[in-house]
Amino acid sequence: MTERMTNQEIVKVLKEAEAAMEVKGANRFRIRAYQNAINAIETSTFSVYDLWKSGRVSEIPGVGASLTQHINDLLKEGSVKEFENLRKDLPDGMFELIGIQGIGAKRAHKLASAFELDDREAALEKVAEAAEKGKIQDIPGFGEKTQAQILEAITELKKTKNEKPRLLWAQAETIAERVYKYAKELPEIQKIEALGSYRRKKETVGDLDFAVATEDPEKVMQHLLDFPEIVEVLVEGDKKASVVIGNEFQLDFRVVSPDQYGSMVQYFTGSKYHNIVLRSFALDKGYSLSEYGIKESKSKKLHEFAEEADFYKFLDLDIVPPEIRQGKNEVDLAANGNLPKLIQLSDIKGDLHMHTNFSDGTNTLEEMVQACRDKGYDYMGIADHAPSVESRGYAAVQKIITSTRENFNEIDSKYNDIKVLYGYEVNLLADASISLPDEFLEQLDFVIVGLHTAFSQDRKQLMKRYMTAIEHPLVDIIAHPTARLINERDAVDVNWMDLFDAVKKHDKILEINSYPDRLDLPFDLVFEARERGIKLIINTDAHSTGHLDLMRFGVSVARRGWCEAADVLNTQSKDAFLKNLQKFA
Ligand code: DGT
Ligand code: CA
Ligand code: CA
Repeated sequence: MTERMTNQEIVKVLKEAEAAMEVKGANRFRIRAYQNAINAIETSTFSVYDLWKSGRVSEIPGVGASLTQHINDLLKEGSVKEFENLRKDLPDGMFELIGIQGIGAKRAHKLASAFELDDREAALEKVAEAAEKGKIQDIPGFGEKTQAQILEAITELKKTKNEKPRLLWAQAETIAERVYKYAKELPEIQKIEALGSYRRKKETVGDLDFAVATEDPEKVMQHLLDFPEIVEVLVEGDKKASVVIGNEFQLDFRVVSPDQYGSMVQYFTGSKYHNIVLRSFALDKGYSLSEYGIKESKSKKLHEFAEEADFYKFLDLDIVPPEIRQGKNEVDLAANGNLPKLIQLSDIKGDLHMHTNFSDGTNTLEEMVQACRDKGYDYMGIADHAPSVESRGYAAVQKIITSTRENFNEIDSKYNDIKVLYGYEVNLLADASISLPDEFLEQLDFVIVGLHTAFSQDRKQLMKRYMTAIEHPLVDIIAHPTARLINERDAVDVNWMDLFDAVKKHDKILEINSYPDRLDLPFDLVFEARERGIKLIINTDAHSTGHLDLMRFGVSVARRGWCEAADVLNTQSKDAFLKNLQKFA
């Protein structure tokens, strides 16, 4: 048995094999099949390794019998004989160049042959040097423009190698808002919008890509470059600028005439994967797509679009919500009028995970209830951290629960516009027990469990802990299931498919936690859980009344997981919702 391989490592091997096939002139359809499979693995965060271990590799979309066999060999033996044979007489250095913008497999091969790139380590440096010296433009199939492009791409790549952390979506939002405000100062800016991962509501954002519509590009460009937060200008062109602001965050601006704004918005919203699928869909209809519009392949006539919606309409597509532009089957669904009707913030009727000053929250029960009433919620649940029997003693905890129950009953009957539920957030302890005895859990309206310690235990023990919660008849909700903290702590190492199977079997609810650095379940797991019909709830985990506004971030995650309102429990009416909790079932 070889070591565990990440999806990324597997993708790397497959990409190199695919490149070798291309150079060797393999069958076009076979290459296409590989590309599809690679795409599927790249966009999935289910571990292929896990799938393989449970004999389910062939369930990955696009992975057929022969690729299943290859993946099996790779994960079992550490290598694939056929791949080794394919690349035997190819210069090793070419594989280091694959994936660099402007360099496909054949170009990589040409460069590697021209500059004798036998050493992978030195390959990038050698190509950059050759480009700087103007030696690439003379190779057949390359030109001055390509040479410059390659140099730029390698420089870019080097930069990303000393990776900056990506900003949380919520942080990027504050920057985008500041740019919008500054842009408003100039009346010549007719429209401006941040696109890319930001518009797709990805949980982290690498840089912000703005499209700006104007009739006066020169004046607008000058204004943008005068944005006071800029500390460095990386690229300064007539229509394009890249700048760095104070916190080392990059902003890209693309200035465009209002007639072409819609096309620009479509292109730079991405994702890359969505655009690839869209391009091939358009190609079949005789069109080619770019940031400037839609071109008829035959007549070369260019259709321009001021509005993005018209761009999709021209292709006979419903407009795809940015959150699901993922390169799955959204284009087909858009063609057939079958896009999901994604959940919206206004669908939310309650929130079941919030804290008061009983534990680590800042507001009182009364204040939290008022805030939820202000939101128009029909039901709410307080889930303070449960009092500890160890530190307070059994009798004291019972006393607390008795008096807290009275408080809740009182406030619940005081307001007939909102149902106020009494719950606790209890810990899933390292030894796989739950931090509050059953006879206390029984007295609550609902129970949330969460992992708060011992995150790096092995899979077996972690699963044992989760199973304690999943099999427990009094547990309702598993909070922030992966326990990740974005940019800080990885998701715990669990076989999510096994866990989902168990959750489904025992009819438990998985939380989508709305905290900007949690957003947990992550969207890709939301997608899988939803496909399996698992019950989901979007909670804020509010520690103050202001935090109740975090709900919109959780809704974004649900949307990226393709959820409709019906897929999320807290869109249901009070009566329907309560039936999903053990106590009211
Ligand atoms: P980020 O910035 O890393 O969070 O992710 P994005 O998605 O914002 O990526 P970015 O900033 O590199 O590019 C913005 C969008 O522009 C991207 O979502 C799609 C489009 N785009 C950029 N470069 C390419 C490309 O080489 N091919 C295609 N098809 N689209 C691209
Ligand atoms: Ca971006
Ligand atoms: Ca960018």
